[in-house]
Amino acid sequence: MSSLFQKRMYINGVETNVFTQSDTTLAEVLREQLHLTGTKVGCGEGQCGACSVILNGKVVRSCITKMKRVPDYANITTIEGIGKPGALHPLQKAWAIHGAAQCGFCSPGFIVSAKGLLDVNDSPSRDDVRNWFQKHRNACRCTGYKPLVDAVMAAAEVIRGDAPAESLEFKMPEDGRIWGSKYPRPTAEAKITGTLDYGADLGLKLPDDTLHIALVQAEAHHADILSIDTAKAETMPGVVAVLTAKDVKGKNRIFGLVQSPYHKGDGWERPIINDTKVFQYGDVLALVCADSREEAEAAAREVVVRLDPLPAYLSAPEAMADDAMEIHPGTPNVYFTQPLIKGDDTGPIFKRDDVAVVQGDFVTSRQPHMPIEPDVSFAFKGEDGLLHIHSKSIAVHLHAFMIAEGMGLTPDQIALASNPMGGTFGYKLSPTSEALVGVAVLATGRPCFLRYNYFQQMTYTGKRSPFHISARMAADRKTGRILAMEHDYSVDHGPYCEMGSVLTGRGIQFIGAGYDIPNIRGMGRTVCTNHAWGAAFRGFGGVQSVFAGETLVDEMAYKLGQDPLEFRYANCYREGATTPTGAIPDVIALPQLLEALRPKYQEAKKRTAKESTDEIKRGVGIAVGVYGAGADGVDSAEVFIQYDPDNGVTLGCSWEDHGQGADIGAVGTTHEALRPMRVPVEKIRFSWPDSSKQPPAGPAGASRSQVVVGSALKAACKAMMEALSKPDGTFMTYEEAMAAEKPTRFDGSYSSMGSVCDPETGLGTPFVNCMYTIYQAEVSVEVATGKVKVDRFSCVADLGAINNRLAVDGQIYGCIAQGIGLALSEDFEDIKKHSTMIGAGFPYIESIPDSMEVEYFENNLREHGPFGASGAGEGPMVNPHMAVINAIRDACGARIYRLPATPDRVLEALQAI
Ligand code: MCN
Ligand code: FES
Ligand code: FES
Repeated sequence: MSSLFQKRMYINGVETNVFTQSDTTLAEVLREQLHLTGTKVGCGEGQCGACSVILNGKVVRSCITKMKRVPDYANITTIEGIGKPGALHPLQKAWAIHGAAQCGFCSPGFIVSAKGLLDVNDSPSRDDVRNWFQKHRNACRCTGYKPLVDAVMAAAEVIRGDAPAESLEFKMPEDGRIWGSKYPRPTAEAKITGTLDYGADLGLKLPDDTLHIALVQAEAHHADILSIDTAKAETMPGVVAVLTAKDVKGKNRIFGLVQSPYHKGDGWERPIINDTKVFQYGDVLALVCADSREEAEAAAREVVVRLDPLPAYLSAPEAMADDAMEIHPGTPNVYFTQPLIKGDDTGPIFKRDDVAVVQGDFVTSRQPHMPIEPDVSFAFKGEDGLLHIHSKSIAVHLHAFMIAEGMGLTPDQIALASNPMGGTFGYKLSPTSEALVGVAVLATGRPCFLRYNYFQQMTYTGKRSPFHISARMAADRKTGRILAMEHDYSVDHGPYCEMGSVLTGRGIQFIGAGYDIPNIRGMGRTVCTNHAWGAAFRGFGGVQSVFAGETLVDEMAYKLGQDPLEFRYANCYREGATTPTGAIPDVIALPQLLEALRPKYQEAKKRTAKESTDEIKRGVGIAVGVYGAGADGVDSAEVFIQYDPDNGVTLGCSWEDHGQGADIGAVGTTHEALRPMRVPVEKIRFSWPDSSKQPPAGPAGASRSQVVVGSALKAACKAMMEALSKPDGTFMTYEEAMAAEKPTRFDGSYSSMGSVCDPETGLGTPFVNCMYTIYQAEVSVEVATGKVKVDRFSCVADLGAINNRLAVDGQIYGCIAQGIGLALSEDFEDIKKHSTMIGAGFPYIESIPDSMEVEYFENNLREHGPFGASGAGEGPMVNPHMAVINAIRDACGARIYRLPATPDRVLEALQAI
C-alpha cells in the first residue's frame, strides 16, 4: 500500500489540496489529479520546458519537480491561470497573431515561461527574452523561435502601455479576403490556452477500465529470439494480459507498401510483435496490459527474454559487405536499385582536357525528428463495431490499410483518427504504436493506452535515412557551364522497407536539381541494415541529395574561379532546361530568386570579410533548393463539404495536422473558393481526420496537401456553388436548399498529372508542381575549436501563391532551425549518447539566429495548384543545412563531407586544407 502525504497549494490563486507521494512529480499532480492538462509533458526529463509552471515566482519544469520539494502553500501558476478562451492574456493574443503556435505543444510552457519573465522585467530586450528561454530550456521544434520572441516583445509593449491592446488583434482586410493574409489559424486559441487535448490529455478522458500498456523491447540490434518467459509478469499486481506474437490474430506484420516488381522483398517484413528475430534495437517482444502505467512497467521488467545475438550491420557499407548475412532471410540486403541515364555517356566527358572536375564522398546523418510530444496512441471497440485507433497518424486511411491484415482485420473494420499532434516532421508517415494498441484491444476487449517515454520516442521510431554518396561533376572551363554529373549512392534504410524505394528515387530526382545538367549517369540502392528504421523526414531525400549536389556546385565555382552565386545564376534552370530526370521545370523561378538575393549576398560578403579575424573567421554560404509538392506521379485526394444549418460549412477532409496548419490550409482555401457565397471564415469548420468519417484525402506528407487536398476542396466548393446558385447571382441558404430538396453534401476530388520515373532509366516527370527556395547563411567559425555559430539567415522563396503568410513564414523559420541542427549538431548514431534531446543535439534558441528574413515571389502562379499555390512544408527544408556548410567553406576553407559538422569534424577539415 502506498503512503501519502497532504499538500496544500494555491493553484492559479485557488487553495487546493492533494494527497500525494514524495516522488510524484508536480506535472503528474497537475495533469492526472487536478486535470490541469494545459501543462504538457514532452521529454519528461527536464530538457524541453513544455511542462513549465511558475512556482513562488520562479519558472520551474514540473516534470522534474518532485512533490517533496514543493513548499507548503506554494503559489503555482499554470497556463490555465494566465488566460482562457475568450479572455486571453496579451501574451496569448500575441502568440496567435505572430503564428507562434504551430503544433502548439510547446506553447503553454513558453507562454508560462514568458509570463515569468515579464513579471520581473516588462521591458526586456530581444536578447533578454532569448537568454530567458535558453536558461529555462524552452524548446520548440516548429517555429525557429523568432515568432516567439516577436510575440513576447509585442505583448510586453501592450503590458507596459506603449502599444494599444488592439495591436494584438488581427485586422480583417476590408474586402474580407483572408487568402494571402496573416489570419491566425483556427486552432490557435485552443493551443495557447492549453485547452486543446493532445493524445496524452485524451488518454486521461478514457474510462476507468482502460488498460495501460508497457513494452518489453529488445536491447539488441540483431538477434534470434530463443524464448520469452511471461509467467512471472502475468502474476504481478494489476496485470490483465502479457501479449506476445502468438496473441496477434492476423499476419502479425505491417505492410511496407511494396508495389514495384523491381523491389526484391514482399514488403511484409516488419512484425507488430517480433516472433522469430530482432531486427533493430527496441523491437517489441511483448506488451504488458495492466490497470495502471506503474503496474504495467513493473511487470514488463519481469518478462524474461533470451536472445541469440547475430552480427549487427549498423550502416549501409557493413550490410553490403560480401560476407554479410541476409537480415531478412530470402531477401538480399540490397533490395532495390534505381538507375539514372540522362543524355550522353558521361565517361568521355570527364576525360576531356577542357573540363574541370570536382568530386566527393558524402555521408549524411541519421537525423532524429525530435517532436516535443512523444508518440502516443490509444484504442477501443466502438459502438459502431469498429476498432477505433487514435494516434499521431498523418496518414489515417493509409495506416488502416498498412496495419489491418497484420491484426486479422480488413481496413474498413478500423476507424483510424488523428489526435491533435505535437509535431511529427514525417516520422508519423509510418505506423508506430497503432497496431500495438489495436492488438491489445483485440486481445483484452478493453480500451488500451500507450505513450512512449522520450527514450522510446528516440529509439523506437523511424529516423532520416543516411545516404552514402560518391559523386562528381564536370564543367566546361571556358563557358563555365555544367556538362555532366555522375553519382552512386546507398541508402541506409534500417530493417523495414516502407518508403525505401521512394526515398531512393529522390536521389536521382534531386542530386543536381536546380541546374541544367544535360548528361547524368547515376545509381541509387536501398540497403537493409540493423540501425533505426528509415522513416519519412521533412525534405525526404532532398536534404541528402542537396548535400552532395550543392557541395559539387560550390566547389566547381571555386575551381573555376567564379563567385558561387554567379556560377549558380549561369547554370540554373531557364527556358529549355531539364531537371535531372529530364522533365521540364514547372516554372522558371531561380534566376529571379538569385537576382533578388544578389544585393543581400554582396552586402553579406563585405560584412563577413570586414568582421573576420584570425581567431574567428566569418563567411557566407548560399544553397539552392528545389522539391516537389506532391507524391511521385499521379497523386489524388477526395473530400466533401457539408452545408450546415447556420449557412456555414463543415469540411469533410482528412488533411492531418502535424502542426504545419492543416486547419488554416483547409479553411483558407475553402474561404477563398467560396468567396462568391461570402461564407464567414468563423463558419468554415475544420474537422480532425478520421478514416471512418471522411474519404481518403491522402497523407499529410510530400508537401502535397495544400496542392492536392486544396484542389479537391476547391472542386467541392465549385460543386456546391453550382448546385446552390440562384438566377440573381446569389446562393441558396441552407433552409432554401432543404426546401428545394438540394443536396447539402458536396464531394470534390483531384488528381495531379505527374508520371513516375522509369525504373530502367530514371527519366520522368514525377512532380508537376515544385517549391523553390534559396538560402543564405552567415557563420562564424572559431578556428581553435572548430565551433560554428550561425549569425544570420536570409531566404528568397517561390512557393507560388501563398494561402497564409503566418503558416508559410513559420514553415520557413522552422526549416531553418531544423537545417541548422542538421548541419551542426543533430544525430542518432549512438543509441546511448543520442537518445535524449540534448544528447542528440537538439537546437535550442541560442543556436538559432534571431536575424532571419524571408522574401517571397508570387508571380509564378502554379498551373497545378489551387489559386496558383505550391507547397511549403518541405521545399524550405532541403537546403538550409547546405547554406551553413557552404558558409563554413567560405569562412575558413574547411569543406565538410559528413554531417553533422561537429567541432571535431570542422577541425579535421581545417587540418586537411
Ligand atoms: N501553405 C500556404 N501556402 C502555400 C503552401 C502552403 O499557406 N502556397 C501552408 C499550408 O496551408 C499548410 C502549410 O503551409 O498550412 C504546409 O503545407 P504543405 O506544403 O501542403 O504541407 P502539408 O500540409 O502536406 O504538411 C506536410 C509537410 C510535411 S511533409 C512535413 S514532414 C512537415 C511539414 O509539412 N511536418 C511538420 N511541416 C511541419 N510543420 C510543423 N509545425 N510540424 C511538422 O511536423
Ligand atoms: Fe518537462 Fe520536457 S522539461 S516535459
Ligand atoms: Fe513549438 Fe510545435 S510549436 S514545438
